[in-house]
Amino acid sequence: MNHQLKVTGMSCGHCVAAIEKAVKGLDAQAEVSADLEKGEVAVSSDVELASISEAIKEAGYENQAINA
Ligand SMILES: [Cu+2]
Repeated sequence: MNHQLKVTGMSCGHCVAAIEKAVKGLDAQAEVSADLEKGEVAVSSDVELASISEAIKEAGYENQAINA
């Protein structure tokens, strides 16, 4: 499944790395790509969106799903 999230406070590569680590803690096979300019993160994973969102929040980044 492809999940798209709007992430608040993501400003540099360090943030992206922290988010990627949080997601991969749930699903090592997940693919994460971030667009810093838009403040958006795309996650390809079989893990449900709510869990991914929670993990990113626990890493320190408020976020919400984008309804495509
Ligand atoms: Cu940063």
